[in-house]
Amino acid sequence: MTMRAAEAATFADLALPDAMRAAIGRELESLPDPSADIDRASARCHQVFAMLPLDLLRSVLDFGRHNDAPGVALVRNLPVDARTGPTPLDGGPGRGKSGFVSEGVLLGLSGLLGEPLGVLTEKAGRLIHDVVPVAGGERTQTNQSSAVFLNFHSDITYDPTGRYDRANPDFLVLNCLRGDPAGEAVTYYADARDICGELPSDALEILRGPHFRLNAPGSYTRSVAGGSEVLSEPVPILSGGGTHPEIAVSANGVHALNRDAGAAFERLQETCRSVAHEVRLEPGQALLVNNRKGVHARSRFAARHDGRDRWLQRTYVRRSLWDIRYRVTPQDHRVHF
Ligand SMILES: O=C(O)CCC(=O)C(=O)O
Ligand SMILES: [Fe+2]
Repeated sequence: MTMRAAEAATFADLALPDAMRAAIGRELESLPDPSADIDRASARCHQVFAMLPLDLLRSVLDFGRHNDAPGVALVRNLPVDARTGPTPLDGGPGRGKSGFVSEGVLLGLSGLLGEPLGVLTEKAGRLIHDVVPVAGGERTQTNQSSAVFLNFHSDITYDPTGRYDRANPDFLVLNCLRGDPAGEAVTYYADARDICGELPSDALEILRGPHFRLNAPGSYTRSVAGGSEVLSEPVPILSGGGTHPEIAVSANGVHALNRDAGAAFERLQETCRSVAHEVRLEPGQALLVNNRKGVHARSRFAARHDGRDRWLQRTYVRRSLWDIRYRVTPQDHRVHF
């Protein structure tokens, strides 16, 4: 993990004391399969994570609640499962785990930020997503990829209103079960505050105008549109006040509506690379990602599809499910169209 000293304010580095890792691990060893009753599991994980040392607990809560908090936080020295089993080849879930410690860690951290939610077109509506390289998806701009740089993006959600940056998660939590054996895979995070500090004012003005159409996520276009583009209405990339900018970028293609907008978007991508924090996730580490304050990316890495590839588990989290109630499925109050 490297961190640019000047941007310390947009990155938080948190670690559990060894005794706390062991204590939380012991409690989570007996966690039943959370998918059987996710609200009960989430309540139980809340109880377990309440034993975090006060300053650490407060840092995670602050990350979720404060506008001036960092956009990304690494949490280290988390408990892991006794046996992880092979990395799933098919996009998950895994079948060889000894228990549900990693799921418990994910739900415990997620519950301190807000409410995990599912979307039917993303991992079949599951609340715990497995992020693993999938054969056939190597070169896509989705979390199945490995052979390409996954561009700086926000996790967006197709919505019939034409805005894909409204029903999407406020946060992503990424918990690492298996690191990339070759150590190549890097996760990047570029905070919009740092991006705005670097970009010239003419580029910023263009990026703040509705000169862009975002393509829906690959998981959506694949399942609903046979892979064709499904574009948003014209939207700005940057919005919100000068000190608290929000950014929305799609991984799966951004259409700039004129040449100046295209040039400004190119400039944005370069700037993301120059200000980004970098993390090589390892087992026992989780990354808390604010999906509005910044954009994330992932380097290319080698996938062998042999059960030993890099493996993350992910949740999508919103502070509140209220604003997306128009999308809820009748079957499950956490799962949305
Ligand atoms: O693999 C990573 O590090 C991040 C992938 C990603 O963009 C995501 O899971 O949303
Ligand atoms: Fe993503």
